[in-house]
Amino acid sequence: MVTLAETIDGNVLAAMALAKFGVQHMFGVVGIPVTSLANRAVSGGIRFLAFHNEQSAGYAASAYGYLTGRPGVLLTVSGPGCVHGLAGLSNAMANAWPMVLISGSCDQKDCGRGDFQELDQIQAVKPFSKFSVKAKDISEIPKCIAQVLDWAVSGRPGGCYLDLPTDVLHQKVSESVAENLIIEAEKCRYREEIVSLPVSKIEEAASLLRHAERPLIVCGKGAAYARAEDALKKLVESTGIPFLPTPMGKGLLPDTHELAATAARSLAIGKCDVALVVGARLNWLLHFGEPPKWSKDVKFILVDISKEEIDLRKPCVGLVGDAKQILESINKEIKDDPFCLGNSHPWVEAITNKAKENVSKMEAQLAKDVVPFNFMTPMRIIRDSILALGSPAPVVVSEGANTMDVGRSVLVQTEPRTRLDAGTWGTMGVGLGYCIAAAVACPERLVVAVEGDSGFGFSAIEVETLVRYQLPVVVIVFNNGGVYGGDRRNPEEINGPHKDDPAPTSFVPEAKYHVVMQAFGGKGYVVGTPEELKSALSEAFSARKPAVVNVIIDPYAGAERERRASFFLFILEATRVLHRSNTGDRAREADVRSTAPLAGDVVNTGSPSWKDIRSHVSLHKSKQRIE
Ligand SMILES: Cc1ncc(C[n+]2csc(CCOP(=O)(O)OP(=O)(O)O)c2C)c(N)n1
Ligand SMILES: [Mg+2]
Repeated sequence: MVTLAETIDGNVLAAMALAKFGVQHMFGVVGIPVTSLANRAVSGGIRFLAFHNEQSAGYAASAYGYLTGRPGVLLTVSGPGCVHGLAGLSNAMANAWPMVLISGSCDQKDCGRGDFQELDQIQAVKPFSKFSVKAKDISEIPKCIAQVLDWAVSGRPGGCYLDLPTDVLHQKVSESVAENLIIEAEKCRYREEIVSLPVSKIEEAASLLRHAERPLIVCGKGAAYARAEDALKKLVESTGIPFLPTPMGKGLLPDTHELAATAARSLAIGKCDVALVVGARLNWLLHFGEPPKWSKDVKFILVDISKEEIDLRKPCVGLVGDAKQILESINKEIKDDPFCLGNSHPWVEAITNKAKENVSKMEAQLAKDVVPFNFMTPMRIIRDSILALGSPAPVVVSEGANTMDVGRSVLVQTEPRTRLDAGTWGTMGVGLGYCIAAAVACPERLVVAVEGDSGFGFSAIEVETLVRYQLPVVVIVFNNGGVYGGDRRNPEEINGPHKDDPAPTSFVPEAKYHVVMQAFGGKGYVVGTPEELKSALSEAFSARKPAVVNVIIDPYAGAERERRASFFLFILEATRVLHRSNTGDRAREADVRSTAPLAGDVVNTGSPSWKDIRSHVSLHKSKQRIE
C-alpha cells in the first residue's frame, strides 16, 4: 500500500540514479510512459536534448559515447519509440561506441494482450546490444541502471538496453529507500581491471617493428576513443614509421604530419611488410587485411580491446587491451634500444614522395574555381575556412557518397576526435544527431557538417533542434539533386509504365534546404559561387549559431566526366526553359541569393515538372547514344 512517505516513483528514481551515476546528457523523444523521467532528469541536473525522431537521437547518443568515453543515453517510449531507437543502438554496436537505450515498456500484467505500444523489447534489442535487462520492480531500477552504464563501456564498447515497464515507473518508494537503493547499486558497480600484457608480447611487437623494412602504423577510431594520441605521436616520431589513419582515426596525428601516409594509402598498405594496427578492425574499410590491396606476406600486429577480434583475424602478434596503454608499453620497450628510420630511409622516402605527388595533383584540381560548382571547389573553400579557425578545431561531421568521399580527402583534420562520419556501417542519417552530440559533448568547438543532400534529408528536421538549443552548428549541404547526384540512368534503363517518374536517385533539383532552417528562425544561405560560399561561411562560422548553407552543385559532378559535362549543359538549358515557362516573372529571392549560381539568368523560384525534365533528358540521352 502506498503511504504518504512514498513519494519517489520509478521515473524519479531512474532520474536520480542516472544523475548519481554521472550521466550529464540524455537524448530522446518523450511520451507515455517516460515524459516524467525526462523532466525529472532535467531537474536532477541532466541536460535532456529533445529530438523529433529517436533515430537521430540514437545516433547522437552513440556519437556522444565516442566523443566523451561515457555512454550516451537515449530515452524512448515503448514499441515504435524503441524500434526507432534501434537505429542508434545498432550504430553504436557497429562502431564499438558506448551507448545505453532506455525505453519505457507496457504494463507487465498486460504483456501479450495487445497493450498500448506493446512489444517484447528485450527480444527486439537482442541482435543490437551487448547486454539488456528489464527492471521488474522499482527496487531494481538503480542496479539495472548501473549495470547498463558499466556494460556499455566494458571490454569493446557498445550498446546496452534497459527496459522500464510502465507499472514499475509508477511504483513508489520512500526517499530513504530510494537513496539506499542507489547506494547499494553504487557498491556493485563494475570497474574493469587493467590486465597487463605479458612482456614477451610487447617485445615481440617491438622487435617486428624494429626489423621491418617497410613498417606502417594504422590507427583507427578505437585508438581515438582510447585517447591514444600522445602515445601514438611518441611512437611515430621516435621511430619515424609512417602512419595511416582510418577515416575517423584522422586527427589522432595531424593530417599535415610529415609521416602521414594518407595521400599514399595504396602504396602504404600494398607494400608494407609489418603493419601495427591500433584500434582499427581489419574489416571492409581495411580490405580485410588481404591481397590484392595488402601484400600476402604482411605481418600484422593487432592492438584491439577485444580478444574475439584478435581470434578472428589471426595476426602475427595479437595484443588485447587498451590502445593507449599498449602503445605506451611499446614506447617503453623501444626506448631501451631506440631506432628511427629517418627521412632518407627508402620506405619513408617512397611514401613521402608518393604522398607529395598525389597531394600536388589534388591541389591542382582544388586550385581551380569551377562554377557551376563541382565537389572540389567548394570543398577547398570549406577546408580553408575551417583551417583559418585554428584551435580548437571544429568537429567535422560528414555523410553522403561523393560529398563524404571528397571531404575525406580534402578536409584536413588536425585534432583527435574531430571527425564523425558514416562510419563502419556507412550509415546515412547520422548527420544532425552527430552534430547535436558534438555540440554538447565538445562545447568549446564549432561543429561543421558537410553533407550530401540525401544524407542531410534523413535527419533534416533536427535543424529545429539546433535552433531550439541554439547550438553552434553550421550544416553545409552539397545539393546535387539526389543520391549521388542527378539521374544517371542509361536510356535502356528508362522503361515501363512509370518511366516518367523521377529516377530513384533523383530529388527536386535545387531544393531550398536553407529555407528549412529559416523556417525555425535559424540562418539559411544558398550559394553557387566561391564568393558567396566564402561570405556565407565567414558569417556563419563567426556567428556560432545554427545555420544551413545550401551549396548548389552540378548534379553530374562526380560521374563520368565527358558525358556529364555536355549533359549538364543540356539540363541547364532544359531547366531554364522550363523555369521560364513555369514561373513567369516571379521575383528573385534577393535576400537569400544575389546571383543565380548555375547559369546566367536561371532563377531558383520553383521546380519544373519531373515529367518535363524527364522527357528532355531522355531525348538528349538517346541523341547522345546515336551520336
Ligand atoms: C541508412 C542508409 N540508407 C541508405 C544508404 C545508401 N546510400 C549510400 S550513400 C547515400 C546518399 C548519397 O547521396 P548524398 O548524400 O546526396 O551524397 P552525394 O553522393 O550526392 O554527394 C545513400 C542513400 C545508406 N548508406 N545508409
Ligand atoms: Mg546528393
